[in-house]
Amino acid sequence: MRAGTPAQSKSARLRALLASRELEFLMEAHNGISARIVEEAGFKGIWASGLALSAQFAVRDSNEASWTQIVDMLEFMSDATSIPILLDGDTGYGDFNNMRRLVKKLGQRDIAGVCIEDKLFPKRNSLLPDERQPLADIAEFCGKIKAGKDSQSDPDFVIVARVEALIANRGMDEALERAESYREAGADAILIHSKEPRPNEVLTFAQHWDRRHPLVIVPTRYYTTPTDAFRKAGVSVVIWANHVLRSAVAHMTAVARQVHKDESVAGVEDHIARVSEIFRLQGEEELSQAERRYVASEAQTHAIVLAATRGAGLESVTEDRPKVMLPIAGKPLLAHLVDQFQRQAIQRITVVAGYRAEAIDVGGVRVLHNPDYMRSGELASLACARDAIHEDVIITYGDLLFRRHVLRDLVEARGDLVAVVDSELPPQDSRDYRDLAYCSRIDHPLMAEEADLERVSERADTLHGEPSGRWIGILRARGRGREQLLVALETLRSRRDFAQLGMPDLLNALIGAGHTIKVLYIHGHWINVNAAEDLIRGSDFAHGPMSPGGTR
Ligand code: SPV
Ligand code: MG
Repeated sequence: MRAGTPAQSKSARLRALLASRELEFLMEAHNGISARIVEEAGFKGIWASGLALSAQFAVRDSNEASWTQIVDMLEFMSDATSIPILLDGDTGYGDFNNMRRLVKKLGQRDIAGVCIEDKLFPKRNSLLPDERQPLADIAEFCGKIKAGKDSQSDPDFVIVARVEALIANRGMDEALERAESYREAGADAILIHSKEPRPNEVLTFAQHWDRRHPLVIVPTRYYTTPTDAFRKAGVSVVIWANHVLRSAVAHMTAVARQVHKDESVAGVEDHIARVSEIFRLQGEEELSQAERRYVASEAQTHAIVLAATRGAGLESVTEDRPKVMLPIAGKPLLAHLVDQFQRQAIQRITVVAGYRAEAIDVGGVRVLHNPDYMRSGELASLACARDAIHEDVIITYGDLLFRRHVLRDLVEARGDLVAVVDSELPPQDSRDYRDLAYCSRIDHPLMAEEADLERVSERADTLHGEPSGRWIGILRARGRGREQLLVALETLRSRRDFAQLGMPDLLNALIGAGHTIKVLYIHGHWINVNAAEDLIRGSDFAHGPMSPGGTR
């Protein structure tokens, strides 16, 4: 989503937008969260609108908010985003000297550029209905531009000079004269503003201007103009100057009124952002990850990936590699799994390999070998990784792809033993109807009620009634749960059929020994790779944000 390479400064990226041969766009934002929303929407740059910034403080766009209050807000906006911000700096908040200090302070806060307008401090908004818009003297304004340019520390810092002659009814000739003077004074672009309901003025200006220097416009009043007309006229950048603020005001007004009328929030719940979306926009996940990294915990979480099989049904593509090394969306299946662990700050990852173990070359993992993989099953592989069953361990099948939240929720789940169960069941005739989970409670759509695993079964089990879902192949064990798991594994090991046993046998043995396995319900958002067509499905899944249910 970034314009330019990450190595470029934000100023360089704003400069590139102005120089681009394409028509580019800046979208208004007025605080940290709106700036982040604008970036996530795909915009390459932000217009920190004076109107919107003052309005969110509920003060007038007449320099009632101090310039330091504006710059403080800009710091939040800049911290929240990676795209360049162009500040609507009004008149520069004073004379040339105030402008110098402003440019210095903006550079320190990584603001890419500033737009100043040739009016007098304190300015008034250009769209106000009356016409009191005194203009600055041309020479004085040119001095301000030069002072700004001489004060920038980043050579790419952008100063846009905004011509208000049309707003002040001074005519096209004066507008062009001013623009040319500002260009000669060193402005990096000219913003020509108009409050006419049609674009005639700006299009005429653009025609005379003839692409002499980057041209910026603000089609708030002439909003019905097809964007292509601006493209054809040689405009460089269009600023959508206040639409995020106005949408927020419209929505906030409607919601506040409805809640007041209803004396309840139930009627608005479906029309407002979820609390989890607010957390996401605030970057909660990053903090959780950092906590896991920096806050001393009793035990680090380890991961064990069971990856010994070639993969029945995948023989044609597994001649030279095990199933976990099959490419999905450009990288091995195992690398996706490792990425997921690392995102949760789980760095100690042990892979139990078997078939074509030498082909496993994913970084960041320790590879162990189950020499008897041809004749043995999952528990034999797990036994090979006995020394990796640490205080806190997540054991998983190697052929899974799942969304990030699955592991995040598991890491945050309480319980000594926790199994991930998908409550979306596949159709009865599914080819892959296995690892059915029978739980003490089914997944409740409204309430997060605790459930325990009661049995995992290969096939529908009339004794236990309807299955509650499918165990997806992920188990977490820690503390007491880890001790219980080790004892259960040892007990099963003494069975003569141990080589044939799989993970469900271990889960059932734990339950049979009276231990509690908590259920973490999920609803789809995972798949496992079992057959050739799963490779394509896996690719779609890895590329897409959402997924169909699992197939195991
Ligand atoms: C702003 O967004 O604050 C602007 C554009 O300066 S306008 O409101 O049209 O003057
Ligand atoms: Mg403004």
